[in-house]
Amino acid sequence: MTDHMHPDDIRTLFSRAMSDMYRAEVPQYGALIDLVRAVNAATLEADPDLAAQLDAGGERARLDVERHGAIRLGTAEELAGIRRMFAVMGMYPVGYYDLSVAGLPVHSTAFRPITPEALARNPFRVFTSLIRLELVEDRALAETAAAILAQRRIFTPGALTLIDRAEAEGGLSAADARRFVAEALQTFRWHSEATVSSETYAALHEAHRLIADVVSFRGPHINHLTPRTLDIDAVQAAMPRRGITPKAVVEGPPRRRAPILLRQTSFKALEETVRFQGAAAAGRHTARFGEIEQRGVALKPAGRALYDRCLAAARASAPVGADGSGGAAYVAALEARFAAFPDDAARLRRDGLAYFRYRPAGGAVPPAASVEALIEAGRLIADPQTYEDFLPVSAAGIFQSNLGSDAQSNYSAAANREAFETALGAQVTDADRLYRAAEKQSLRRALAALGQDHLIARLSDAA
Ligand code: OOG
Ligand code: NI
Repeated sequence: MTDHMHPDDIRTLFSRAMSDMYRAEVPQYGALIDLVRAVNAATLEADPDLAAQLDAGGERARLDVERHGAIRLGTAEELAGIRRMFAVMGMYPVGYYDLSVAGLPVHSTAFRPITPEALARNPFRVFTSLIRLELVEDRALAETAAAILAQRRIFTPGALTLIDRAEAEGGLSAADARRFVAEALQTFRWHSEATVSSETYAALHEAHRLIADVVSFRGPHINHLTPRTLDIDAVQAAMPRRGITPKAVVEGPPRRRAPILLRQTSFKALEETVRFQGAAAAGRHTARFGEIEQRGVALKPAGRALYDRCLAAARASAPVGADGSGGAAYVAALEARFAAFPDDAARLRRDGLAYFRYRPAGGAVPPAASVEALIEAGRLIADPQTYEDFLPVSAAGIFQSNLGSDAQSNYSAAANREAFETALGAQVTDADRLYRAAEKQSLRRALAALGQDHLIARLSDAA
């Protein structure tokens, strides 16, 4: 027995603290949370089947606290330190995202809980990017940036002590956990005082706005905190009435009866007043923005390949301009291309396109001929597994929009997962492995509860 606070509970304390801090820093965030709550309540009331499905998957309870945030880091040491910090809260790096395809000098992972139980308790995730100075053409400027970054310390001494303690002792006491959350929060705070002169800022900004955002400040300010909505189109439509202007098009798949993967939309960054070193007058910087998302079922590799093909075809046939022009044609093209994608849960499952989670309806029954027979008889229920990750093309669109353009850009890829993992000091977990394991484990358990050991024996290890 230990008297450690559970990492899931530390994560809940931390995500609540982040949300409170962001609400105080960015007033529009509070307005968005209220809007999403209202839309979610109306959606659940109008759709009892969806409500039942979310209840069954343990997702209804988590919905009100569900958020993802994003940060951008400057160095390998920072990334390794963030990995250790998030591990204290039960968040681990999942997936590698190459954003160079969109001309962005970053690559990323998502820190998130990885077991179904931990996800059900609080799925807080942080999309975490590392700047890639090797992609900056101006080598002298890249060196200046590296030298500036080498000077900063993004973790408080108190946070570092408590991370060491959590690693050495396998956890933190409740009192230490509360102190840890308060110390960790400091890393993500907004600093209106820049660490560079306005000349240096201008040069960094010229190289890339992202570089200026990462290099010019004391730490990796949280740049958005995204609530999950059950109806993104309803929220997008209601945003202007609350004084919020969303980007031109929703990223990801089109609206579907059986939602897949992830749909996201964001609204423009705030313009903040900053004080540059040695400057008498106040300067300006845009870093932070708002975003909402709707999550659908996670896709198996075959489903994901089909998604990627449909999306690429739509993007190629109907490009969106920097000012958002062509948005309506793009949505029409997207819907046309995705007509090829099955749009009901039963077919997504039978065609092997999406991941599900199984549960028994009632107790043991006589031996059945197959898993399908049990499903048809209503004894075994398959619920869609929510996609818990991100999409590189969508993420690039969110970055671009926040950097001031709705244009869709396609550059040549320069992925370097190995360099990212070296910086991280660990390998990123493959998301597919997690969904596959959750599906398999739930099916075994459900079949055992139904007394179908002969069917368990038939499940292949690869399934
Ligand atoms: C991250 C942008 C990507 C998402 O949800 O895909 C993103 C950033 O701007 O730092 O937020
Ligand atoms: Ni985001």
